[in-house]
This record gives sequence, C-alpha cells and structure tokens, in this order.
Amino acid sequence: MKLYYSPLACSLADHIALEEAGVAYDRERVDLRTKRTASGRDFREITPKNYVPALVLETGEILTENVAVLDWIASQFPQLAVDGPLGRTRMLEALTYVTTELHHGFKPMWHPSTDEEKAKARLTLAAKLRYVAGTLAGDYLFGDEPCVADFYLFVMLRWAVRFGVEVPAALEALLARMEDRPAIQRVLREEGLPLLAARAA
Ligand SMILES: N[C@@H](CCC(=O)N[C@@H](CS)C(=O)NCC(=O)O)C(=O)O
Repeated sequence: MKLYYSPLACSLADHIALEEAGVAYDRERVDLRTKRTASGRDFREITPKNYVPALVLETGEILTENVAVLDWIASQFPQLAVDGPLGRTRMLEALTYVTTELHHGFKPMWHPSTDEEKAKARLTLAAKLRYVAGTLAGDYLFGDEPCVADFYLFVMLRWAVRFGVEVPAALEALLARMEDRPAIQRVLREEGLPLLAARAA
C-alpha cells in the first residue's frame, strides 16, 4: 500500500489514519506546484486527477477522494471507524461535512481571491467550526477515541490556525489532544510540520 501525499494538504488526514492504524505502508511526497513525486515521476501518471490523496492498494488499484480513502481505511481498521447501527452513516455524515463545508470553505485562502472574499470565508468557517464544536460526543467527534473524520477535522483546524479563522475552545483542545498522540507527532515530523498547540504553552 502506498500513499501519495503533500505536506499540510488534506492528505495529512490519510497519512495520520495509516499511521494510527499501525499498518506497514509506503509513502511518497508530491510537489503540488510541479506535480512531480519525490522520485521524479509525473504525478499525472499515477492519477489523472492530479491531486492528493491517492492511495495505491496491494492489488494495484488506486483510491482517490478523501472521503472514499478515509472510509476505506476505516473499513480495514475498525478501531478508526464509528460503532453502532448508524456508525458508518454518521462517520460519512461527518466526513462529508468536513469536505464540503470546511475544506471547500478554505478555497479563497488557497487560491487567488480578494481580501473581502477571504474575510467572508473566515466568518463562515468560524461559524461552521462552532457548529462542529457543539457536536463533540466526548474528547473527539464520536466519543473518547478518534475516528478518521477526526483526522480530517484536525487538518482543517491546522488550516484555520494558519489562516486566522477563529477556532472555538473545544476544538483548540481537540487539536492539542491530537497533537499529543505519538502517531500524529510522527506524521507531522515526516511532513516537516510544527506542533501548533505548543504555541500556546
Ligand atoms: N476532491 C478531492 C480534492 C483533493 C484536494 O483538494 N487536494 C488538494 C490538496 S488539499 C490538491 O492536491 N490540490 C492540488 C491541485 O488541485 O492542483 C478530495 O476530496 O480528495
């Protein structure tokens, strides 16, 4: 199994999920500017979608789209899924909220846009993060253990800090809690990313 990722991109969620699963996997960095992998391949040869994450399975099949990749990882490693009769549905509900409402909401920050568009996006994202904070069922989204949706949310919280989006206290605490996890620290080191929660210490 091999993950194609780029530092701080949304593929950080999949990177964390694989590391938390404790499975053996390969990984390769993709430069999203040049669209070359670290070994010099044209990323288009791996996926014509030309964006991360891309996960190559043992069968050689390639999974793309964060929701699908994270759902597949949760299906293989149930400790990263959500229990209960509606567990998978609730997990997909959360993953879909993160991708369509949060991830897409950051577009003005990553792409050319006016200051006004950025300010509006900040307000909208802050309101959506307040909504998410109100849904926490424990230390994490669905209780006291994280699932794959928490990992995707973690990436959005890092983006929020980077782009000056107001993060509610409950999600600041979740961010810090996640940064305490050894698997997450290993991934952040591999991607060359600092611990953010430490800034408050
Ligand atoms: N629809 C894709 C979008 C993934 C995506 O936006 N990837 C970004 C990084 S966060 C990327 O690779 N962007 C490079 C590009 O689109 O050129 C998904 O949900 O997985």
